Amino acid sequence: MAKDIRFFELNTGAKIPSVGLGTWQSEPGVVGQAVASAIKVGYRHIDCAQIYGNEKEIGLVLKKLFEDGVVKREDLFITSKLWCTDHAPEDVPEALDRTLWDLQLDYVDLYLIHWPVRMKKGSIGFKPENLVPTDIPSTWKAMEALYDSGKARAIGVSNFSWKKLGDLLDVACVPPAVNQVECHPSWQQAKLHEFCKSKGVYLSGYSPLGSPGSIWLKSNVLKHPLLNMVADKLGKSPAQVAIRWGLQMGHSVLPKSIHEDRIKENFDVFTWSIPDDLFAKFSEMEQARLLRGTSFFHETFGEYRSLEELWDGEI
Ligand code: NDP
Ligand code: 1BO
Repeated sequence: MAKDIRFFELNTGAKIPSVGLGTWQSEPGVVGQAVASAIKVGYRHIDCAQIYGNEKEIGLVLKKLFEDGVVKREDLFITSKLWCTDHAPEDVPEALDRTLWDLQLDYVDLYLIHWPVRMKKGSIGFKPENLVPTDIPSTWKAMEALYDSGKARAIGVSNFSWKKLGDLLDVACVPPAVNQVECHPSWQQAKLHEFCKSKGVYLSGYSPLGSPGSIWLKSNVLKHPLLNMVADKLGKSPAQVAIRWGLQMGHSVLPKSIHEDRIKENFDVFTWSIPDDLFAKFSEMEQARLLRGTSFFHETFGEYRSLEELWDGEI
């Protein structure tokens, strides 16, 4: 009998829906339709970010869905993220206000520091000279104020190594509820998983399909022979197996699609499971980080001099 894993619990007591729709690289003009399709199929979690440049269109669609009685605000879980240019404590509340304005919401369910990386206020793009040293404790204090105000019902981080998460936990009054990181069968994050679990921080997995649309990442996760063997055996698609693997590992997943058939397929993961013997084989898969963040370190500018420093060796 498949375990029906629809929600996981955060350290705030809130429930995070286990499958959320990703919206990175869903362009304005198509993202609205994708969000509407997903919510109609049953998704209750939408993963947004100001830097994705599509929150306005998502806001318009959410408003319409609320007005039409398709879903109630309180039944949705909306995540958004603070971009690197808004880390200064005085910029943090303004950034969330912009997101709330665009999404046409009074609060988000989860607000994340998108990267442990700071860029000059107002700077555009990923030029090395935009990078400046971080001050995560002061940014986090401003995030805590958003939590206290109720505009962010949970706060967390993204792309934090276990070392950076540990450093934050040492100074936080409100511990982060979530660390959203790359996680899929080819980058399983075993050590980070263990650390997050021991500290009560929930790990949420991005790029659960290995981001096959980001061709510069050279992803072949969905083509992996093990995933395809398991998919054939179970009569499922490789994408469904990757998503179900994430759920059985105990983390929420955020598959992105702009196509209704795939949006449906990616949500059809609750009534079946990967049997233990096949599930065990995933631990043998070769591991490689896809989203390395090469624009986020530089030998002269910013906080981190190398890939090693950005990820504290988890590469
Ligand atoms: P995913 O692993 O979700 O893969 C998305 C790609 O897979 C798209 O090209 C999509 O194409 C394709 N796809 C979707 N469903 C299927 C399917 N059933 N079969 C085959 N191909 C499929 O990658 P993302 O990198 O987008 O990650 C998901 C989400 O995680 C992001 O959208 C974002 O919300 C979040 N994220 C967060 C990051 C962070 O720094 N915090 C970093 C990266 C991602 P199509 O749309 O054409 O269907
Ligand atoms: C720079 C990549 C952001 C995706 O969340």
